[in-house]
Amino acid sequence: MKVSHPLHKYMRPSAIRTANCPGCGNGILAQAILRAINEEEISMDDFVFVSGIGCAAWIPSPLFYADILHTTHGRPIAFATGIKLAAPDRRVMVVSGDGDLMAIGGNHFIHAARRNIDMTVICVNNGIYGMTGGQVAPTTPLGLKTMTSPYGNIENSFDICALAAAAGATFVARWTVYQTRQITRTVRKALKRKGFSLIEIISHCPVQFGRKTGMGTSIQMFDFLKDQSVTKAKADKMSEKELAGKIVVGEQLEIEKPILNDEIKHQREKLRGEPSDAEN
Ligand SMILES: Cc1ncc(C[n+]2csc(CCOP(=O)(O)OP(=O)(O)O)c2C)c(N)n1
Ligand code: SF4
Ligand SMILES: [Mg+2]
Repeated sequence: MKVSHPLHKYMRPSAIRTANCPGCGNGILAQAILRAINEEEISMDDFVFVSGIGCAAWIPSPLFYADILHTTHGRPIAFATGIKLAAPDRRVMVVSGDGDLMAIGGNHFIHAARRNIDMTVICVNNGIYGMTGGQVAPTTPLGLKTMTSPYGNIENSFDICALAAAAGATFVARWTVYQTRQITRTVRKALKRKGFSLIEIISHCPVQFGRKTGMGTSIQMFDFLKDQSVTKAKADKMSEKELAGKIVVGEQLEIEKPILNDEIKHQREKLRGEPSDAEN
């Protein structure tokens, strides 16, 4: 009997394999994203997926059966910006790693958020540079031993959601790969709205992060994500001390602001002397 997975139709037939290691959290996220697209009944032809370089960048590429730009390290948002401006009718989704989007690509990230460009950015935060051997990243927790911080990380780390909100993102959420159904719900919500949406997904990297930090196997790391997760509603009632080391999960921000594509359209219409939608 031939068994077929309901999400197979979203996967490129020649690529129903992943570049990610067995036990990596990235596979869970790939499935959660495809479930959201399936439940929203959106055609893959509507999308352009964009990724940079790193393990997380292999989530959409080449697996998703859609147009994909697998770009250079740190530059997926720059490419995504170009796509959205040139082809405003396409849905643009960036899926990439914490190093890619927050270190080398940090400047692109904050300015796309500020401009409120209509795109969904899914940042996979495994707290490390996974693909290149487990170097310290701007998301590595203070004190953690990595390949390039053998005595413990001496740098403070970014709060990606707080950074996104401060930079101007209009939808901000965080889940771990343990909350797979919640990821799907949040991605569905992001797909239904316009503007710059940032979804941070805390994922586990058993091969680099787990090995170096002694956090154990994939299952142990998965359990850790479950145990450390606290919903935003609960976290709001907890003290700073109680929150130490916890991962605050949930949707954190949803606001309306002018969207860059709309502003360009209105300005063009104004310059041509045509009434804009806003004035009608
Ligand atoms: C300009 C440039 N600098 C550095 C690299 C090497 N490099 C490739 S991926 C990567 C980090 C990947 O980390 P992250 O984005 O967090 O993805 P992960 O592998 O953890 O999913 C680095 C430093 C590169 N390819 N190009
Ligand atoms: S190195 Fe880590 S992040 Fe990269 S695929 Fe393997 S387990 Fe996943
Ligand atoms: Mg990483």
